[in-house]
Amino acid sequence: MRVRARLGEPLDDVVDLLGGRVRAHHDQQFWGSRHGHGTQDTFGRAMRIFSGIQPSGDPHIGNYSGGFRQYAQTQEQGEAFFCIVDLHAITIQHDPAALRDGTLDITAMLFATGLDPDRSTVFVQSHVTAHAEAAWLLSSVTSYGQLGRMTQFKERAAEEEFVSAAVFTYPVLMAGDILLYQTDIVPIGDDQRQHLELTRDVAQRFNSRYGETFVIPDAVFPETGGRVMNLQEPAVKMSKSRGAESGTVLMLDPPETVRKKVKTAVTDSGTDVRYDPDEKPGISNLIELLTVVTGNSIQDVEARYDGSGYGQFKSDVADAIVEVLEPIQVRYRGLRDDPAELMRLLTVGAEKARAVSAPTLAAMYERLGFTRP
Ligand code: AQP
Repeated sequence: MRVRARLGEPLDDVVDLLGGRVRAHHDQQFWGSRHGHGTQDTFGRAMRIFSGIQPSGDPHIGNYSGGFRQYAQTQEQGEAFFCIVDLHAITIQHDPAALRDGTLDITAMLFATGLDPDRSTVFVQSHVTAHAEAAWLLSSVTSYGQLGRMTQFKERAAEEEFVSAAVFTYPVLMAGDILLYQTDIVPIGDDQRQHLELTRDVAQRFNSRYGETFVIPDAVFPETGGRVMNLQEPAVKMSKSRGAESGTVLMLDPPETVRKKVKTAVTDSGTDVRYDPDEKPGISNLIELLTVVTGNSIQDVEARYDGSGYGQFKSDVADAIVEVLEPIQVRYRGLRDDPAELMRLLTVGAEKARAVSAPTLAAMYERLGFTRP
């Protein structure tokens, strides 16, 4: 596509330049129902969905709640891109062999949890070089001060002996990941809220300095389970890389391990199954987990276990998690046993992602005044 829009040209021309993807900003009214099948805007453009997941560490039930299940749901709503963000995985010291394996592991898990390769574009970040280029260009409109205020950076900086520059700058890479696809919605967990805000700020600053270029994306969080906590440390988010292993329910944990982890989950000394994250963080976390895997509301769970004590409740939470994980694990093993097929799907995904991101990257260069061959 020939780049011809110039700074200050009418929005229509820029819309044309980006293949009809730009709209001025996030305007909930602009779209029809965001929950319908194949949602389109008033001009008939499909809604764009983008999210990313790191291929480092073992995926857990928190990733299922804020990530996988939301991906499978949102792919129904428009044109979806799901990115295995391997460039993000090197922000902390890592094992190259684990990264290699982890990339195919997470690919298999994305399909096992319901992504349809005919519907969604699943690809690896480093296969699409536009991501690294976009990050550099966007770093010029990202404030050093705002990056320093990112909670995840501050936590890492306090914990790690060696704090890489990449830990500091990776939210800019994340902004590029999202903005390159003219993304409308980003299904994420609560821990990514601050990074999404930064993405929006970066996009707005670029748009106002250089002309409308990016859609301003909206985050989508699950109604419950947006921040699943470690079962042993209810004040700490369940994570691939941190927190007690015995409090992290992995997607590939066998049933007996799930049962043991849930049974030994930290709770308070009371007996009532009541949702109160401040007073009863452990029980509230388990209530949320039960809503995630059953689809029931918090009120349903409270009513069901009114007066029944923690024993039966914990046992039912474990059973419900096992029931969701077992079929995923069967599908996962089938998919993971065929690495050639996974690579084929990733190759197809990368080709599509390259084609879709290229016009945005070209527009960014053009807007910033770079001469292009
Ligand atoms: N505990 C969680 N509850 C709900 N959603 C979560 N997500 C992560 N943890 C929870 C969401 O899962 C998606 C992928 O996130 P990720 O790849 O960053 O996973 P992670 O477990 O957070 O991995 P790390 O390596 O441990 O990273 P840090 O140190 O950043 O936490 C995202 O949508 C995320 O919100």
